[in-house]
Amino acid sequence: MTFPPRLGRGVKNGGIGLALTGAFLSLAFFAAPALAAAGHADPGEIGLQTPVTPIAREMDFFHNIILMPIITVVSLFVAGLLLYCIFRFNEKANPTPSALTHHTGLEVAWTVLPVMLLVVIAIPSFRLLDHQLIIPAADMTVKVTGHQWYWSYEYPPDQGGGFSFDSYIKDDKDLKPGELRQLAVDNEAVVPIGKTVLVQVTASDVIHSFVVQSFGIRIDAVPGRLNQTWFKAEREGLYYGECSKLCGEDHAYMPIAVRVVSQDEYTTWLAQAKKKFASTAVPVHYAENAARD
Ligand SMILES: [Cu+2]
Repeated sequence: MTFPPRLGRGVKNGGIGLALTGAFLSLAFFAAPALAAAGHADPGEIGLQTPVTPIAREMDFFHNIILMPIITVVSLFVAGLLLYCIFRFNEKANPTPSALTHHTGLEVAWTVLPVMLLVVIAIPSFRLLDHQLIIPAADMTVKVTGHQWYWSYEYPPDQGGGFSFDSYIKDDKDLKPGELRQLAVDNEAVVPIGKTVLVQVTASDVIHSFVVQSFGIRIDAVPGRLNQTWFKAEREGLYYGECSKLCGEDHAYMPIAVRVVSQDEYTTWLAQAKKKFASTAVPVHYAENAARD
């Protein structure tokens, strides 16, 4: 399988102002052609990484189409009002100030309008939360454990797995051509395309955070606690993430790499991995979907 091309869907930042950038981003959402999934950030890119799961797409829509235009308009409006007041009502321009202290219509407007804005934001926001938190029936489970400073993955025995392995960052000197510095790992997690994957996340020492941007997942790995999230990748490729909780001196050196492959390739990988990681056979059964009780 070829390494995913380094194409992103973000906009190149040409040093435009933040507000303009926001409006730009919203435009980019419509204008951007469907490029191959990147699974990592590219230099100069802004915006969210290319989404490859239904949740990540919904997050992308929420951010680019709902939040970004609203915050852009609100910021410009408030900045405009501020400038107007500074120039129109300063002591020089307005030597005799008005004695007006209340304006019922205005006060109702500046209370009701923001409330309406918040309701507009709340509806898609709660819908997204609902889709993220109510985990659908899973096709398979992967258990992820954060350690200082690497990740380990366990594939349950009742789903053809029964092994676990550690995933460490690759040293610069070990990088093969095309592999990304600071992101490439020795053992990637592998999942099949189009399957709902339940990810159970915990940690062995301190709190870590398991994040894969293109999947739209971000969940804390807490010692003694089993957190759950899910994703359903719709595109093959190699998707990277990072630990997103300050967890110690090598926090920046524990990348996450998940490879999405066809069902056939997955079956082949599973058989190979079972042999390769035979010494780490996992006897425990933890594939219950605890979120569904
Ligand atoms: Cu960490």
